[in-house]
Amino acid sequence: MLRPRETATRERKALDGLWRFALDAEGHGRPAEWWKQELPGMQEIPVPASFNDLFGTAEAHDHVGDAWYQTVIRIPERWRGERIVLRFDAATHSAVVWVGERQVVEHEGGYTPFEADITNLVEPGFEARITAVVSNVLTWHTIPPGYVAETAGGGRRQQVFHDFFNYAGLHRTVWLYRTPTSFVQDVTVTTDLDGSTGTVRYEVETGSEDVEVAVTLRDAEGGEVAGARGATGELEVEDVRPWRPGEGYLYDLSVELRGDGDTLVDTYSLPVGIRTVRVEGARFLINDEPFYFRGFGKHEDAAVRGKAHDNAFMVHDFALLDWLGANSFRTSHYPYAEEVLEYADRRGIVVIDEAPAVGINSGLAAGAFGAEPHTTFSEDTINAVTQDAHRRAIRELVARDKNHPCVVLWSIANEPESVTPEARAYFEPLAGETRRLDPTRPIGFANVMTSTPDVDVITDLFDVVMLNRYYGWYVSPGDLASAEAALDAEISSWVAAYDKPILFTEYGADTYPGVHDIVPSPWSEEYQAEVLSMFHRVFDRFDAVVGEQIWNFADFATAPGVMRVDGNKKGVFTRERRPKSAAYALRRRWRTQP
Ligand code: GCB
Repeated sequence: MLRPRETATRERKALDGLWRFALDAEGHGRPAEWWKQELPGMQEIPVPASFNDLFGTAEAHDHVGDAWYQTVIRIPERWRGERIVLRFDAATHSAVVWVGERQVVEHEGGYTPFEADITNLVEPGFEARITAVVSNVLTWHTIPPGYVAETAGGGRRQQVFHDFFNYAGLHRTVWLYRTPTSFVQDVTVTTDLDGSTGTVRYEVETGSEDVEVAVTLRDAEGGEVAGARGATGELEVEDVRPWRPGEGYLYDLSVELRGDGDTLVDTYSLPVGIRTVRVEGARFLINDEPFYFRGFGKHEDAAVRGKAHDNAFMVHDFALLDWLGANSFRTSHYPYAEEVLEYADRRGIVVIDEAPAVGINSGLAAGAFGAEPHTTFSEDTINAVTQDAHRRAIRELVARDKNHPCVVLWSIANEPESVTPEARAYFEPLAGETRRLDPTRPIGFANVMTSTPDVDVITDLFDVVMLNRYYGWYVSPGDLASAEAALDAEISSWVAAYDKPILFTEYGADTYPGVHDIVPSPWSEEYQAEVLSMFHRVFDRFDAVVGEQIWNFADFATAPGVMRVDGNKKGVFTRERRPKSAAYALRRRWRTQP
């Protein structure tokens, strides 16, 4: 799915700003058809933002159910005769949208875009009212899953199986854009390298017979390096400058639709990084060179705005990654805003792109996050309907992010139950589907600490062993000697079981900033640094370990619970992005690695 861009034939308008807003926990709006009038109340809300922390009320913070958004737009007169599209980059977790009195689109899944062609519903030069109802409810059939519990106090509470706050709302930009009526619908590129020659294979979807496709590849200075005609084809690039970690070199693929007499009908331009990714035995290769991941699992999370995309935080976070010598991150536990992937493309930062399938593990959550105990896979819990939603989430992830050179690995779930025959039946088709959708990238899932190789039944379906491990924290807290022995033994057992790269996608320790200790004990800054350095000592003993991504880049908000002090404090930075002591230790390690 193409991101809206300005080109010679296209225009876009961000509809960000203050919208009318109404919380509707009782669910009055849908039967009363609120889209037909101005929303009740006088509340306004910034878009993008999560609604939870804006108003300083428990009502908004703990809201379960519908939230209504409304704005009035004006369609430029000059868009007459063009195709007009309304696009939401994200609505968490599901939405229905109306233009005037007509429903135009419905979408489930909180982290991928959706759009509607509204050409026939709006009049250029005039205003149109847009209304969206966004629900934050998670069920056994959504990705991520959850359920709504009635509380003893008479309220409703959203129970989730994951460890971050259930922020909701319009988290990313809403666009109004126009294209010609014959237009570039989709572009897919894959790339290859052979010595100093690069290959860019492309496929353009147009949905129109009367146009011819012409593509031109230009280097970063604008010089033409290759071109071709036809909806699919292959471009050769001599003396190629590959995209590589640390050097986000991008070509520009300009796709043009040509009509009668070679007139320009539509043009779209796509940044292209030429690189290869491959797993060979226990090595992870980018451009046929072994790559070692240094970085973090992150979150889209900040004070006040919650999960809304924020360019200031993005630029700052990448600057901090650079300061540390990190080269990668995982979009734990959902697809991040497209701006982030585009920026990673340009900065040469490597990304593990994760589907929002976190918490396919109700047993784990029962222990950690206070949910009732449930069997993960059953008719009444995670079932074939959930699996369908999961499949759609993977499809939308790949459709959105397939062209980003920064994305080198799809993670299709975080810490699922992976030890029963039901888990295998659930994941086998999903792994197959991910490979079918994108045969060019390796796939993985983040394995939970109880799924050791003797009990796990799904790792053979994947290319990389991704481990989330908490030795020294949930296991042997305060006893790093035992933690070290157990970690070493576990890695040895994975090495014995599989000839696959092992990537640590989580390890760390909660750390309250400002707590110091001569004898490092849990929660102190010294202890966090010691836990990380223990892990690193062990990693360095194994060739099969191809990376270290610490949990977490920064402290983040969670649901309340006795395991959490004002959220999860495993950040190497605080939520405000101030460094804890571990940041300096990491910088010493990572800045001296090749
Ligand atoms: C995990 C989860 C992550 C949690 C983390 C923790 O294994 O993948 O979402 O936040 O542990 O801190 O407990």
